[in-house]
Amino acid sequence: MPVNKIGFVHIRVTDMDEAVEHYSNTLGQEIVSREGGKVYLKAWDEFDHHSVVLEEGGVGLVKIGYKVDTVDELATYEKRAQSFGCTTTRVSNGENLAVGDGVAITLPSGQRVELYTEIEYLGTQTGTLNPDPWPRDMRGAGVHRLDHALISADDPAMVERFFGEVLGFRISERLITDPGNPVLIGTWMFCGQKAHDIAVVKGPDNKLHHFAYWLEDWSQILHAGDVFAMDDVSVDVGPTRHGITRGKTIYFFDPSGNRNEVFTGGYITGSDFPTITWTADQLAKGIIYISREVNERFTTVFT
Ligand code: M3P
Ligand code: FE
Repeated sequence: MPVNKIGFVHIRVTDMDEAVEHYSNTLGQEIVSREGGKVYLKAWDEFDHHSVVLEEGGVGLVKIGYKVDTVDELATYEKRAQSFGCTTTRVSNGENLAVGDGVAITLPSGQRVELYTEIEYLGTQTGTLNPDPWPRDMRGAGVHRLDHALISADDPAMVERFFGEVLGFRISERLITDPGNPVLIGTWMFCGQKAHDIAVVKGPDNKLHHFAYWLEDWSQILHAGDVFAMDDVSVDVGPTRHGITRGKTIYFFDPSGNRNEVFTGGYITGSDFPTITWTADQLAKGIIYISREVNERFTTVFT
C-alpha cells in the first residue's frame, strides 16, 4: 500500500509579512497558527490542520510531509527506507505543530520527507453536513488544496526507485532521453488516483522546483491569473496546458522566489494505470503543450 497523500510543504521565505500576504490574500489560504516564528496555513477544502508552513530566513524547501494511514505502515516504510540505504530519524508528537509521531527520511537526493499518521483535524468552513460548494469569504485565487510537489535530483532514477520501492508510489509518466538508450530525465508518480503526487526532474540535489495547488477548472486558472495581475505576482509560465499529466496550469513565484503552481485537470490513475512515456525530442511539448517552448528560467531556477 502506498502512503495516503501529500500532507504539507514546509518552505523558507525571506520576508514573513510579504509571504503571508501572498499565501493568505493572493492564494486565499487561511492562517491557522503563528508559533515559534512559523506561520501555518490551510486551504479552504482541506480538513487537516495545515498544508503549508512558512519559516523566515532564506528561500527553498525545508521538508515535505506525507500522511500515512496506519502506524504499522509507518514502521514498514521506515524499515524499507533503511534497507534502501537512507538515513531515518523518529519525529515525536508535537515537534511539528499539531502533527503526531512520525519518521523523517533523507531522500537519496537530499530532500527531507516526513511521514506521519496523525494531524489535528480542523475541518472546513463548509463542513460535512449539507455543505455549500465553497465558503463565502474565499479570498484571492481561492486554492482548494495542496496537490503535488516537484523536486530535483542529480539521479532521478534513484529517487523514482525510492518512491516506488519504499513508499509504494506508481509511475504515471516518464520523460526519457530516447527509447534506444533510455536515461531518465523526469518522473511523475502517484500514491492514490491523481496524475501525480510527486515528480522528480534531473537537476541539482536537495532542491525544489515547485509545489502546486489544486483549482476546480480552467476558468478558475484564468481567475487566478487575474488575481496575480491585480497583486503584481511574478508569473513564470501560463496559463497553458501540460502535455505530461494533461493538466492546466500557471507557474508563478512567491515574493521570496519559491515557485508555486495552480493546477487542474489531468486524468485519473490507479493501480492498473499504464505508464506513459515522453521522449526528450518532445520535451518542450510535454512540459508546455501549447507553445512548445520552455523558458530558461523554468529549467534553471530551483530553490
Ligand atoms: C508539472 C506538472 C518540469 C515539468 C513540470 C510539470 C519541471 O509541473 O504538474 O505536470 O519539467
Ligand atoms: Fe506541477
